[in-house]
Amino acid sequence: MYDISKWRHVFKLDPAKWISDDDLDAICMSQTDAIMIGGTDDVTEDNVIHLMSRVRRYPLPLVLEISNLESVMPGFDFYFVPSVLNSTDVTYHNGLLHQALKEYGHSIDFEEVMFEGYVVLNPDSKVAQLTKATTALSIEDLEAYAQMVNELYRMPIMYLEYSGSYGDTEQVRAVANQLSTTQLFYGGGISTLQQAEEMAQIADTIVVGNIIYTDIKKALKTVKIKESSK
Ligand code: 1GP
Repeated sequence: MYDISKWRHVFKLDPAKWISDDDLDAICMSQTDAIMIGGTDDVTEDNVIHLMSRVRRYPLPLVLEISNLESVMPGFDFYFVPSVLNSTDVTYHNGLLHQALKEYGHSIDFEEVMFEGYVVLNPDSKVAQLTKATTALSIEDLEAYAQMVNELYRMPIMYLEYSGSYGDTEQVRAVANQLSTTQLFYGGGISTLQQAEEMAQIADTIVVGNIIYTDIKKALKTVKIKESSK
């Protein structure tokens, strides 16, 4: 079984976006620690199964980050279940999860399922709009979410999601300082090695997404954080 706590760098692939075989090969052979498949719009059974089968050729941990019930399928090493803590719609706290457990609870291997305490911070991102997230959060707000996740809900992962924009290091550091057992994932706007290193100094794990599709060479360079230690 793979040890998620050792992951420093993850590439997130969006099943709704096209990627060439060469680029996918470079991503999967890059020494990243894991591949996550996930997105907000147009995540379907067809495009998830297609991407999964292409990535499965590589000996890498593969995660499905669940965004809807239709696209959940066997074959992944892990299933990450986001609970968007700053969403104003209960669907994204536990509504989808409740529905999933009603339908599939009897056949789930809970060893493979990781609950993520998500906080969405870029108001312009699709995920913020979909989940109706309250993104104008103070440092105190963020610290309270971190305490909630680490001390009370005791979730294995907290995910600070700045999707599409580079985050605020002061906010990320404030959250990191509250977490003792929960693993902090940072994702959003990483497009250079310098940004990757900066966030990797603060968070346990960084997630690199969109730059894969806009500048593959820059995306591949972000893996080099693995040469420096946290
Ligand atoms: C998105 O957190 C990931 O869910 C990564 O963000 O696409 O901005 O790199 P970017």
